[in-house]
Amino acid sequence: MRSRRWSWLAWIVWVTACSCSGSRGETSAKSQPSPQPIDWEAELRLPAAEDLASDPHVFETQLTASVVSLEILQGLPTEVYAYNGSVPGPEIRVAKGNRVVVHFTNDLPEPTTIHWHGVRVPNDVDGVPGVSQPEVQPGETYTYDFIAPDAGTFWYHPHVRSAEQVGAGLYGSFIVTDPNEPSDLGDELSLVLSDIALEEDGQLDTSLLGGATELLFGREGNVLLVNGKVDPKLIALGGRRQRWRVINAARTRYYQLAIAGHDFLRFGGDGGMIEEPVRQDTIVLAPSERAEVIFTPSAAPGATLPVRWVPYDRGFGSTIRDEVEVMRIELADQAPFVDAPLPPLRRTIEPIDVASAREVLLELTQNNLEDGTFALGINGIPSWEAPPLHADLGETQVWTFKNTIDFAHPMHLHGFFFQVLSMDGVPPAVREWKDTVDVHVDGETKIAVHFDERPGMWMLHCHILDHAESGMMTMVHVGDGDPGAGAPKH
Ligand SMILES: [Cu+2]
Repeated sequence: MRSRRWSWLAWIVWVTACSCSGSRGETSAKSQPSPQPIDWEAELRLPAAEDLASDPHVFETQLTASVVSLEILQGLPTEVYAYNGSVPGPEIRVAKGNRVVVHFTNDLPEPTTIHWHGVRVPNDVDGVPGVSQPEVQPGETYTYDFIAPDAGTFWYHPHVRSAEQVGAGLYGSFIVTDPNEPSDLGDELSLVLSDIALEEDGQLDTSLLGGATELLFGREGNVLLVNGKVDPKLIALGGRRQRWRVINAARTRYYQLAIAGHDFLRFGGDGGMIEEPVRQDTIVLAPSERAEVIFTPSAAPGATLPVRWVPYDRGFGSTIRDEVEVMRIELADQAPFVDAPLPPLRRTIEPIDVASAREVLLELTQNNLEDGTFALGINGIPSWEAPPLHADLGETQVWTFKNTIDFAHPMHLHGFFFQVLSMDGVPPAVREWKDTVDVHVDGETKIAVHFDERPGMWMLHCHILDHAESGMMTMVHVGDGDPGAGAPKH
């Protein structure tokens, strides 16, 4: 039913939008209240990390990982791992160039660390245990202190028993804003996508009944979550654009999101804005990838738009599933908003010069072991036996990931952005900075990476976390070393 208040508001919004459309672009979005209904995103709102610093250029906060009981399924408590008591953890939001200081306390019954996924941090705060820092033991604290150099949508998660700890709820969004980006891209929403494996009684399912096969497929949770909620509702004003920052924080699940009758204008990826926006029918994110999209709901007032997870072919058996509604958008019962034109969203990204790059072939492999289990690896070598790859400081390399097994692998490099040169022989439609790229079944993905700074040991691994723990992981040593000790020769 249409309330009198909504009709009145709608009229004001309509008149304001129509009469000012010529000049809206000149006004900062930050100074204007959102035309969305009050509490439009209440069910999706993430807790915000508290800034304890008085210096506006420093963001200082406290994160504690602990075991808490949350009601994920209605009426059923679930014991999860959480940062500051919530899943996802609090959203950390800083401006580009700010210093970030995170005082971390581990109240879990096991060691952990925090990795700042996609953020070009100094090597010693990268969160890789035994390499960049010792594990943070139960009861201990550790301080992460770094500058956030790039604007974009990032996230944080542990790097100890990652499949288990991320699967138990340890992940959160890390947003770096750019004061110089065009204003009024839309009302902003962070959407942290994940899933969780729950028993019927609501308890976390940590069993491994499928054994090796289950690890090879990767453990997907049976309950899909957006910002920690099952099928949350967004109440949105038709015609008013929204700017979504979408993060795939699931340990295995690929996301393909679709909304009937709608498309998305993707303008950002792993490493901030892409060269120019691309219209897409769906948002596809392999584990750990991010997308920034403009979405404008267009349907009758009061209508509901389901946001569906659509199976994505990532290998054997992955598409034999039903679609799942992950959230729903209920259109406000008021006349549609007439939005100002979208400002241009372009960024110049120079291609990495690969003229004298060293070529490195990285085959993604599976070794079947005598006891019926398997080891995944890179070039046939599982992580526990792998010598590090090597890059000289200042060197550019072209990596070819060649998939030799029946599942796709989203390969993630710590510490450096790269550019995709081709996937299965096809160059990407637009240039962008990435830290994770999918390698299709029987596929070949070529990337260029320039190791320009921050020498040290950096990790390279599949972000299907069960695959990483099964051996598809290695280190890249960046810096001056034995000039003969390059990447493995083929
Ligand atoms: Cu993999």
